[in-house]
Amino acid sequence: MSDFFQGIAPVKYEGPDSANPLAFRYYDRDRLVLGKRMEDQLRFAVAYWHSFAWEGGDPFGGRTFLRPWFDGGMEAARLKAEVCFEMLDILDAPFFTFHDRDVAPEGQSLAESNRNLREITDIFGELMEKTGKKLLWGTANLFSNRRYMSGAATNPDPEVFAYAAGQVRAALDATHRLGGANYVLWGGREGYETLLNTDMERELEQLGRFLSLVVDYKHRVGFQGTIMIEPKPQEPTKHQYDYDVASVYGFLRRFELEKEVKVNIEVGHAVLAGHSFEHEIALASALGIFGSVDANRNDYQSGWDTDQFPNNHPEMTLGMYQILKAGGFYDGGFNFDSKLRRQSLDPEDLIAAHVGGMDVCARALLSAAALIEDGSFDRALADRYAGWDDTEARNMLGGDADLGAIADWVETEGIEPEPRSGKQEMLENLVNRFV
Ligand code: XUL
Ligand code: CO
Repeated sequence: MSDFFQGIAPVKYEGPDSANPLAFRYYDRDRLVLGKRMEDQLRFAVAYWHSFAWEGGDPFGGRTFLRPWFDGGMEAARLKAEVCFEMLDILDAPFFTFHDRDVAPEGQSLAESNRNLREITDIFGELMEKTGKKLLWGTANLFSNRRYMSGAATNPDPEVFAYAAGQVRAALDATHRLGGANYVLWGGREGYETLLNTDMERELEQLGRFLSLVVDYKHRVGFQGTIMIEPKPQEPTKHQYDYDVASVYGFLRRFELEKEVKVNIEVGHAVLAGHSFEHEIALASALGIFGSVDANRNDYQSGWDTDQFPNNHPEMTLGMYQILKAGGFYDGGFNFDSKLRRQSLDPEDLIAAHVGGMDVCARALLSAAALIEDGSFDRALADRYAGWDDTEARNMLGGDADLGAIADWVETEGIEPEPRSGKQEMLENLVNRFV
């Protein structure tokens, strides 16, 4: 094992009164919440790219982090893998996630890149066997290399489409080989900057075809995990095709993939789309496509994707409530798609960031579970829609009533609807009793 986190002991649960900055105050993995162990409710994953591949750059300056695995080839990649597992062990986090290019360097050709990926996959296999850690999902980076500047599946050049297919096949093979619970596609460059050079109709067809090919391949090789799309409205392109959950659903329906593909909802992406995190979860759940979560938080003033570690417990509680109402995670989990600020140089910062994020999610889980157990929300909702239990009302939705019959009912009965309070403030106050 590597010793990057020199001297940092495995993080333990010490309870809400602990002042130890590297202890869990809420995350108590074996504690039962709504009948399930916390670890199984939350299914935490560490994201390889932010924690081990990102160098701390911003548009005005490059690398701030000095990591011993930067600048090396395969040897460095092997060290990086060991450091990742060292961190999983310290955090007691059960899962990790990766892009192909996070874990192994890009070679001179796709064949060489894929060989590199396979070598690291073997190392992951051994480390997973030894430690019991698991893969929440794998993915392919189809956005960093300049070949993808005009898109991957949506590129005007068919050779780029083919190259992307080659990368996805290898990344899906690696995910399958490691028993990954899911495979994610984030359409990083699937969008456009200007219609002056873009045939949108054609690009959408290409994207649908690409996704169908991925789903076919999954079935052919017998991958049991869930394929997920991660919506994001803009950044890097101005108009991303996977804008939000609603647009992804329409896209899936169009290509008859709504039973095959789910969504990985990222908190910061929801915010960029002008939605709340909980809205995106509730909608995905209502449409039957809720899959997993990328946990982070955005800075509300900045207007771009800041990928900060979650630290807002009341906000996370509302998201967690919707996750629990959706039945919790099946294949999905909480992936920390979150990065340090570029001044947070120390290995300890990486641990503290995850400890804080895990604790906020755990605390939100406890609050959301308490809200559910209290039952007031369910009762308020049931009461608000109770009118629909009446025979005439039910008939309007599913019976043989047509528009004319409904209209006649209003006139013959002299129906005059009586507006009722939506009780928003009362309900908001109720939430605050539990956070
Ligand atoms: C980008 C983003 C990605 C995906 C995986 O905003 O969230 O890291 O999660 O490609
Ligand atoms: Co993400």
